[in-house]
Amino acid sequence: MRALLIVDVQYDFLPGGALPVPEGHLVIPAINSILDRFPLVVATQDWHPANHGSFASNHPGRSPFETGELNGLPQVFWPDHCVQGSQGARISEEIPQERIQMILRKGTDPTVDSYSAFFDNRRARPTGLCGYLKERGVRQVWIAGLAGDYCAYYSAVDASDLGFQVVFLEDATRPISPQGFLKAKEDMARRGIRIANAGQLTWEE
Ligand code: VGL
Ligand code: ZN
Repeated sequence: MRALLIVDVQYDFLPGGALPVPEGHLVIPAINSILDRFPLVVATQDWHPANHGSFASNHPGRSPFETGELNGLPQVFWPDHCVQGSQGARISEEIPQERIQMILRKGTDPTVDSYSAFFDNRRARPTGLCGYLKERGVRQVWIAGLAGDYCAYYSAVDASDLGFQVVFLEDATRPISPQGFLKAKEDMARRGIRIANAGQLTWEE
């Protein structure tokens, strides 16, 4: 059985948000056009405490989009975004909420960032999503959402490493950096992740 994983379609990643992904809003119609094809739909929600270590504001002298280190791991310092309970952290209301069976919140530990839906960036702590999907009989994970070069990409790689067949829906994602996204797509292709377009699927299976 297949599941759709909708990654971080939250107001802070959409136009007008704190960390807007270029054209991020265009993922919404692409996602909505295929929702009915999935018996299981899971969404993730980036969900940071205000003192999160990925925020440039918590590192005196650092500016957003600079790179540095967080507890020994390479880290891009981001603008404050997806703060727990804020409007910017809400999942877009344009995605029919009644179609989402489960919402997974990530990035709650202030000491480590968490791009993937499956593990924190240290790969120390699993989120439980792998077990949830496997217990539900999921074999294929289809990935959509934001950002294509961060959370959607890392989720696709981990899903593949965990033994799921992975389809990455290119027209249902948008990246923060076009160059970063090219590298991400090369890496995914090398790993056997299928890169497809929601608008061109035949759904014969
Ligand atoms: C994301 C940067 C920081 C994402 C989350 O959802 O791709 N990117 N936090
Ligand atoms: Zn974040």
